[in-house]
Amino acid sequence: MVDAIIERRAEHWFGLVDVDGDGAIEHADLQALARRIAERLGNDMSSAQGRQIKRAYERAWETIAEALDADHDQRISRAEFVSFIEGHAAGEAADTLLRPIAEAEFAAADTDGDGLLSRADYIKLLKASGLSAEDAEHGAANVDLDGDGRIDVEEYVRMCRDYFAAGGARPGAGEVFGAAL
Ligand SMILES: [Ca+2]
Ligand SMILES: [Ca+2]
Ligand SMILES: [Ca+2]
Repeated sequence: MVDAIIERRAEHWFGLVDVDGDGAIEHADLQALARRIAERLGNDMSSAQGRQIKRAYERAWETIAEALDADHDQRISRAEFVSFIEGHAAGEAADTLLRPIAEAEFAAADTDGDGLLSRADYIKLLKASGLSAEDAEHGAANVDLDGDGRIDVEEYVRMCRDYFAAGGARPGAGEVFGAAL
């Protein structure tokens, strides 16, 4: 058993990614996320950036499905998800689950391609990912670990790792996806 905090966080994250709310993460959910992010960030899916976003989410789906879809039915059920979280160290779980999506999100939001997002761009990205404005503000509060006013993908992934770490390791880690958990 994982602790109650991690269980709640895992549940929250699952809900964000299971876009159609049918209780499983599927290819279609990731495609819907890609479309929503592209649209809300003002990218046409048929533009070069739109296609890049789409490819990044395709890769994220492939990586996640390979690791988590134990019965190979192309659906990551809640049970498969929970058993993966229980069976892996926080860092490993975050790298498998969260990094591919974090990288796809950054590819979408980093319009000038320098690998960095301003706080405002980061908040815009979180809102495009489905967070409320208030939750996005929370999510952005502690991510800029070196305080240089820019958020890079490693800072984001480090918060994600702590999100699944027992005891909620770092202050703010429970807020990286919005709600303080
Ligand atoms: Ca689904
Ligand atoms: Ca499955
Ligand atoms: Ca920074």
